[in-house]
Amino acid sequence: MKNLAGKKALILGIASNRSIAWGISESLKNHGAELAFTYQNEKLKERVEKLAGECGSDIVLPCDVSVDGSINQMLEKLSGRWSEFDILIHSLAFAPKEELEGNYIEKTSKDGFIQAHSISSYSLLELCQEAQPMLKGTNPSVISLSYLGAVRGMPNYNVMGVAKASLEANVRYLAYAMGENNIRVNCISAGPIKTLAAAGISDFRKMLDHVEKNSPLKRNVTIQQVGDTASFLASDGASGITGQTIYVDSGFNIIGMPSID
Ligand code: NAD
Ligand code: 0WE
Repeated sequence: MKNLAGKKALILGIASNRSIAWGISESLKNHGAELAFTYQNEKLKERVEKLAGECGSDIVLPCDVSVDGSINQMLEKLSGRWSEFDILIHSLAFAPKEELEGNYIEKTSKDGFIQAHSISSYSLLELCQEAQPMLKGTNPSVISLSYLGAVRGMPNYNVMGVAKASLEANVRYLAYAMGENNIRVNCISAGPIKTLAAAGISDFRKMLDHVEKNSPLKRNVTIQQVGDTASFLASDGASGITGQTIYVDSGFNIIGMPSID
């Protein structure tokens, strides 16, 4: 059970108690890990501090990955508390809201494209570049979050799909590059979940209903299920796994035809 005892995890991407990063935090904590957190802006600070407290953590640091030097400054502060750590969770993404609706050709701007790729994919590289010297446990593990839109055409996901394709390739190249230091890098491709990032996305409810109706398991996934998969990937039990995209989606990605009733 406590297979993460003695391991330390840094978690980026909590915005609320519905965040996938929160499901991951609770699972890592339950498996015995010690946690540290970051928040994107002052608006989120108190909320993240409260959730950190629930996990027995008082390490809560600012980090906006779109601001030059922010990752470096955050890790500099973290090194005052932890000289090394074992687990790095990257659970963040952004594209301009207006580009996540409508026709990809018509809606995608150069700025939006660059922003989506910078925040959702490049930030993982920068984080790994800066954190690598501190990732020193027995089996260090880096985990990011992706979505099926990386590898399939889908309505409305648009530039985020292209950025997630970049993220998944980024995971493979980072796995290659960090392998010589025994650091594993993987991502979890989660099914749709009602988080803040899903709020205001048109037809999100219909997407949840579609997965419930058509996935092999006939249900949606929870942040707890994603969290438990992250705990496995972070554990010594996954020491042979790197560069992978693991689907936690009730099997939705394998279907070739929806059920006909
Ligand atoms: P969320 O809104 O709870 O989390 C998104 C996080 O990204 C927030 O904490 C936000 O502060 C952070 N973020 C955005 N821009 C940032 C920046 N510049 N610097 C630092 N942090 C920034 O939503 P979520 O659904 O938990 O999203 C987490 C990850 O899961 C994302 O990568 C998302 O693409 C992925 N994902 C979500 C779903 C879903 O349906 N919710 C499905 C598959 C994958
Ligand atoms: O990765 C995501 C969403 C990421 C996201 C969400 C927002 C909303 C607020 C990125 N940028 C923003 N920008 C904002 O201003 N998901 C996997 C959830 C999601 O988003 C969709 C989906 C699904 C699923 C958008 C369109 C279609 C499907």
